Amino acid sequence: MISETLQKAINDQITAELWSSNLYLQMSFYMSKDGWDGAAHWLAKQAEEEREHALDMAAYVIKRGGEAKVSMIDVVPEGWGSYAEVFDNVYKHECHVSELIDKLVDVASAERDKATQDFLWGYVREQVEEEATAAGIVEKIRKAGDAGLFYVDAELGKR
Ligand code: OFO
Repeated sequence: MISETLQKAINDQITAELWSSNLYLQMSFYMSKDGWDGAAHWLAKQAEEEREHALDMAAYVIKRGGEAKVSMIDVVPEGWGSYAEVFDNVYKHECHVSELIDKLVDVASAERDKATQDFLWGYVREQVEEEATAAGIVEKIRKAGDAGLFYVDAELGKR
């Protein structure tokens, strides 16, 4: 059985994952309006992935005899600036989520819940990948310059 403290901490993360999902969806709409279909597609996929994380965490809480809960999801920002700025913000956001997951591991560790620590380590590793992917896109955009953006966008559309 999962402790109340840990249950609350994971439920907070479920809300954070859903916020992330909305954030990426908003970015997707923003890019779509500008005709950047590849980026819009990539961001919509990312939004789906964040929602899956929320569902996966909820399933875990329930499996451990707890209660999964969605709290109020704050409104996400709008208006992201340039193509590069959108993906700079994706990278920054993923770094922020990595910090949240690290803190969650600390809670599981303080609660001496080994199974939950093990479950969360999967997310710690996944965040390494997500940060690296976002950093890679930021770098490609930088190297591409304005003329190469169509190439980057085509690549992102293949996700
Ligand atoms: Fe939920 O994985 Fe990144 O943010």
